[in-house]
Amino acid sequence: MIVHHLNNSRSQRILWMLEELGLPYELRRYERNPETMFAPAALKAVHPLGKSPVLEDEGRTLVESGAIVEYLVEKSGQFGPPDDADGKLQYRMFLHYAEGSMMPPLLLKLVLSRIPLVGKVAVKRIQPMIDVHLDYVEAELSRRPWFAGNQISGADVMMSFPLEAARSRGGLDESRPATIAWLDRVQSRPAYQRALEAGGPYAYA
Ligand SMILES: N[C@@H](CCC(=O)N[C@@H](CS)C(=O)NCC(=O)O)C(=O)O
Repeated sequence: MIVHHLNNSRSQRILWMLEELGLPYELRRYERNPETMFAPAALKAVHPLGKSPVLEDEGRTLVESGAIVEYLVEKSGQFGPPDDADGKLQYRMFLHYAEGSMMPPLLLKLVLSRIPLVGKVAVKRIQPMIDVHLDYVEAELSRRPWFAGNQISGADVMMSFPLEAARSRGGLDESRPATIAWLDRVQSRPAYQRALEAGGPYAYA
């Protein structure tokens, strides 16, 4: 398996998952352009979207973190949904929610905050949107230790990046203790630490 990994990016969570699963992989690292923050053109040679993560396995080239997580769950038989019906739905929901609902306002805040003058006003409008997500996640994590129940799963892998981004630039702090405790539990895992060492610069840990 080959993982095409961009520094400071969503693909860090794929490295974390692979370390958790104990699956061997080859890591190919790419550096963002420090001015534009875009990925280098070399990633376009791997996949037309030119984004990270990209996973190559058994002659196939896969993109989309959620699809990659599901692929790895199927391949390894680990980190999948729990057996109960509610847990199964929570697993599926958070697997999609991470990229589908939580990332867009975080990304919008990052992009708009870089625009001089307009940025400050725009960020004020966006922060309440992010707060709705943070309150929701806090309420969910107050009820159970992991997103899909009592066991860690692919849903937690997917949620790690939006919540790390939220801690760094989305207003997530100690006022939401269940979420902060979840993040600390994730980041203190040996597999997470191994992934950090492998992946190189990562500003969100
Ligand atoms: N929804 C996709 C998003 C992929 C994506 O946007 N990746 C970012 C990394 S955080 C990227 O490669 N950005 C560099 C660029 O757009 O040039 C996923 O979860 O895989």
